[in-house]
Amino acid sequence: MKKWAALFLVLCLTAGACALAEGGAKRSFSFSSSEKKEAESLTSYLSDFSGGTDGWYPRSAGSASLQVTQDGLTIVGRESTWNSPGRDFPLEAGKKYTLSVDVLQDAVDQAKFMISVAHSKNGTESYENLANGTAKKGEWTTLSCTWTPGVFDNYVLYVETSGNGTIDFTIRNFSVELNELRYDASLPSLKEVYAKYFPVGAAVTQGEALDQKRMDIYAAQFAIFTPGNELKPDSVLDIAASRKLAQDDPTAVAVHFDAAKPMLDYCKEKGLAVHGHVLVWHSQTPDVFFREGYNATGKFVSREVMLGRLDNYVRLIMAYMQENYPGLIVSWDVVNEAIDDSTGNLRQSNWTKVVGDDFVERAFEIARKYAPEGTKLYYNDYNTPMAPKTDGICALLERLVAEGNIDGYGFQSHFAVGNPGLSKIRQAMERIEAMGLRLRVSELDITIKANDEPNLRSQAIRYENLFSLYLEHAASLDAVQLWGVSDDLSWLAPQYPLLFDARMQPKPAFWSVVELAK
Ligand code: 9MR
Repeated sequence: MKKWAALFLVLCLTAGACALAEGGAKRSFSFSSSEKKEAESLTSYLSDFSGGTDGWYPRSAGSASLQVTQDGLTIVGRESTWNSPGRDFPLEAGKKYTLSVDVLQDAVDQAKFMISVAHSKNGTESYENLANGTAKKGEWTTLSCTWTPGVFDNYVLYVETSGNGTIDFTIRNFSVELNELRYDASLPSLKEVYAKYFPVGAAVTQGEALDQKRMDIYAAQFAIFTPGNELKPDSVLDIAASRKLAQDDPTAVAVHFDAAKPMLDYCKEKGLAVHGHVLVWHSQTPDVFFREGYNATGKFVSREVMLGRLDNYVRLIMAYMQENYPGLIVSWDVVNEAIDDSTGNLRQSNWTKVVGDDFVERAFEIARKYAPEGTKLYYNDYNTPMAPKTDGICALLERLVAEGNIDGYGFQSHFAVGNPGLSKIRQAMERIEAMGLRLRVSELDITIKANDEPNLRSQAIRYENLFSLYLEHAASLDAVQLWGVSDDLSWLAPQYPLLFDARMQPKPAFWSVVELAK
């Protein structure tokens, strides 16, 4: 067994809350140590039903019954949609829980499922539907959600169909996790173990930035942060104020930084670096930005007016940062995702329609004009190793290199365990390095199909292989940045793509990455 796997196992066992064990037996039920409610409030539960029904019973007024099968827990003989496998759970009102279950049905092309709860107060039962999902015939499908219970005397969680009447179905991996951070401050720090190679960073969103305790943990692990959404045009543009200004000057722009401030303030206070994301993008950019008077019914403005707006937009952002956060933002994604996946040509967007096919070059020219000296400027994109996109990205990068306003390429890296292959990733990295550009792994995450031991192990190996590649190329990497920190807050939360779980406990992938650097 690899060292990280052993460490993971030990941590799980000592924490007393992990449901993974060697040999595939997955079952645990552990309790919080709160004095008043000891042995009453649940912190972690997971069952794959390999040991029996585990306290589950059929919710039915008639003939529905449960069978433990090789796959999990199957319900048969249902007479109505609410007939379901259910179980009593000792939950606490006001606490936040993550619920998840895999469902499988073989009866119809697709069926809608829900995790629901029946709770009662003074003998009166009431219900809530908590998670939804559609399961295609024969395909395991995960339903998950977070939920904060209200005040009730008891809680029964169950899995029911919504429509599709009375089909048989099977559940497995039903889990309930109390979302309390359980970070161990003695963990090795990613930023420290990689300090001599490259800064390791992470994207954070406003909600995370407002949580000081969480941010202190992130700051112990990461050296550079980027706002996941808060410096995108839809967060920064003040449309109402821009509309007023445009009455006198059609190129005028008004901006604000309300969403980004909590993160910028935190990083400023703690002396952490920030990477800015993103000045120009076809997505998350209000359509009215491109229209006369900033009105939805207005015509598109001319190329000249749009370039004037872009110039003002970038100038105002840089000026605000220089005044309020001097030196904090060390680099920017100037343009994001301008290349079309299927053709490798420029993606058609409001930018190409209004400015034209040189909008990327013009954006870099403007960014270079206003960015403080030494700020690194990147073009950022996904699916980099995939043909024909690689050629399209490289052609665009060549045009940018020729104009002299670009420093590097943001290699997004939203990957699955098996795809794309490591050699394709390496080839793409080397092709871009050969142009004399810096590289920045800008949005790394690795999806898995289920949060179980085999998948977590494969994910750990994939992370290890990628970080080995990054170490080989450390000389040309400005940073390796994860697109998020804990699985539950990822944009791909149902596919558990990051290094920490919902309670900020390190996953096997964390250990594989740390061990590699050591
Ligand atoms: O993580 C971001 C997510 O919260 C937003 O809903 C989404 C909307 O487009 O954007 C996500 O971030 C994207 C990034 O800005 C550009 N590359 C792809 C990222 C994931 O979609």
